[in-house]
Amino acid sequence: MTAATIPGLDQAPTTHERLLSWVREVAELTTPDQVVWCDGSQEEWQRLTDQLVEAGTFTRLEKKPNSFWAVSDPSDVARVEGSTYICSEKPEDAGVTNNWMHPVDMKMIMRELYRGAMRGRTMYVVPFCMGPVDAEPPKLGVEITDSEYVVVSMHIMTRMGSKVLERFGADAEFVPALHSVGVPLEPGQQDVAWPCNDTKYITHFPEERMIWSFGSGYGGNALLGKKCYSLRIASVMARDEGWLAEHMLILKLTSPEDKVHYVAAAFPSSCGKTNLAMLQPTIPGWKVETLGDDIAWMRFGEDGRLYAVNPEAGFFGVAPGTDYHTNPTAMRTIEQGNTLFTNVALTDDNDVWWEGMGTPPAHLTDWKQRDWTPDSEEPAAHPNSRYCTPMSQCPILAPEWDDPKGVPISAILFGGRRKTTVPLVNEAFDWQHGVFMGATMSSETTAAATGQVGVVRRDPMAMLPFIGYNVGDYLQHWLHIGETADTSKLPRIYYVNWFRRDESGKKIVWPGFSENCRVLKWIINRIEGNATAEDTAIGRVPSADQIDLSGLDTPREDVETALNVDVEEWKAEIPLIEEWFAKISNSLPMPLGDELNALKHRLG
Ligand code: GTP
Ligand code: SPV
Ligand code: MN
Repeated sequence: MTAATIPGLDQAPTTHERLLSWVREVAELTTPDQVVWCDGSQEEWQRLTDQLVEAGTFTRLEKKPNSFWAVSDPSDVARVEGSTYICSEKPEDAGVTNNWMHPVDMKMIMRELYRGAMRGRTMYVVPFCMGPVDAEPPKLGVEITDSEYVVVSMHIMTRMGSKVLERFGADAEFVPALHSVGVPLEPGQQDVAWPCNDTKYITHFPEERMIWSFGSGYGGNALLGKKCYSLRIASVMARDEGWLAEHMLILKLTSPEDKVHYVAAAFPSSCGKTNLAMLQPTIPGWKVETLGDDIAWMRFGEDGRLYAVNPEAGFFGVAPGTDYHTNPTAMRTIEQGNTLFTNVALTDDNDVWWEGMGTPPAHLTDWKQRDWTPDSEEPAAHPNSRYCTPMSQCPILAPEWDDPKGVPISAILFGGRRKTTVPLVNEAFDWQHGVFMGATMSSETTAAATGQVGVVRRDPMAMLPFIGYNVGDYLQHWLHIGETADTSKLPRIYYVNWFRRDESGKKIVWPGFSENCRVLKWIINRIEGNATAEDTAIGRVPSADQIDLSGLDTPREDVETALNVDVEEWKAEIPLIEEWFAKISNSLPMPLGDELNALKHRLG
């Protein structure tokens, strides 16, 4: 079939030449049965969700309006870091932390995979915008996909459709993002509920600002506005243009004196961003409002402060561990409906359930669609099961969440999952020391990416899988931001760890979740000059007296354990940091080596 005869191809609601020719080129290559230009309307949502129910991909939930349960192919449950590539012209521009292939070679491989890949399917053209639509300029993209699941997810996670296409005009810049599940259908062939291919490639062409993804339907691999655009491609744009694209939540904190501070925090995947962003304080008078739970774009404002914008419009949150005790805000967001659940368990009355939601019902359908009872050996929900829900439903959404100007950041938090060594909170001596903290932060791996779980790895700024260029250049960019800024206006940097354990290694000593407001309070008081800290070898750490523990039933010795700076543990950490720096030695900025030497010196 020639492109001219593909139904829908010529019904483009745009005159944008580059967009039109790219869509035509992809249609010719992938040969779908028809092309649909997505408008983002309620009618489109209705039509596609009905179709997904019909196809068996979605089960309509009884207890939550306009909400659906989906289970993936058991092999397609997380990001695939091993198949994720940065295809820069030169390998050194991808660096040792990324997989690299030359763009010409990668395109050759992927063109063959894409050839005819949409046969028997519909090709959807999804114009989207990351960040506010009235930003100047708006950050536009177009995802072409053959997955209805992806289209409806993009309805929630991004601003998309006709209102966005208007901003394309005749010649606006946009990021082309091509996605196929990689399962063509023969005439009459019955589709499976979750098509995906064993061969997967998640590839980025940073010089061309382009994304090609093949073989997976899972969030971070398939919703290309998210990690692919807003982190990997955007981090390259940010390097070139002097801003930051980061794996960070954004929250607004109001003190009892009505002082407002905005905080951004970078924790690796499945390490607590959504929970902190939606925190419900347990100390009287403090209020948290949410602006974002996963990605922050930060640039300097005219006043010299760093302003953050969340490029997304929805939450793609980890389900397990979420309930009314840990994260009531998330529960109140999803209970309003309009939510997609993937790889959680289904109750007998068509509601959702996952581990951490209290006592399990006597019977469930698990994420592999098997009968499940509390005696079953495997969890009912996949540990990386997710809810996908509109931000607009968040009961504590900050009104300024959609302001293109962004919000001025007072503090940046780095943090990871560490059973030992890293104290509850630690203030950097200055920006450069803070960048060192971010550059050397470490965390146990989680189920958000395929591979082993619980292995400690260095994860600079929680961006290891998301830096679209050389990690050393990325760290240099962070240092450069500090050198060019008015130091007094830069956010202060903190390193936190909610996950430290007692000597047995079994119990997490800090209660975490809502109680993390006590750490936020100390941080804000530090910024306002109203709290003290102890100078230690690793940074400025409060004693238990310096943190508001009123009304907290955690034993004081546990809090002390959480805050402890153990010089021996830190001495044991040094070789691990050295190993990491050796790995990136080709591009490691000198000041970070100096910081390591200074740390060694302070440890004695
Ligand atoms: P991504 O969406 O993968 O980027 O993850 P995230 O950083 O938003 O992680 P999220 O907030 O969803 O938390 C992941 C898991 O960590 C959930 O199972 C939470 O219940 C758990 N968690 C979050 N905050 C805390 C905390 O303060 N203490 C403890 N012990 N667990 C937490
Ligand atoms: C993460 O893995 O950090 C996520 C989920 O936030 S995904 O969108 O799949 O990347
Ligand atoms: Mn994330």
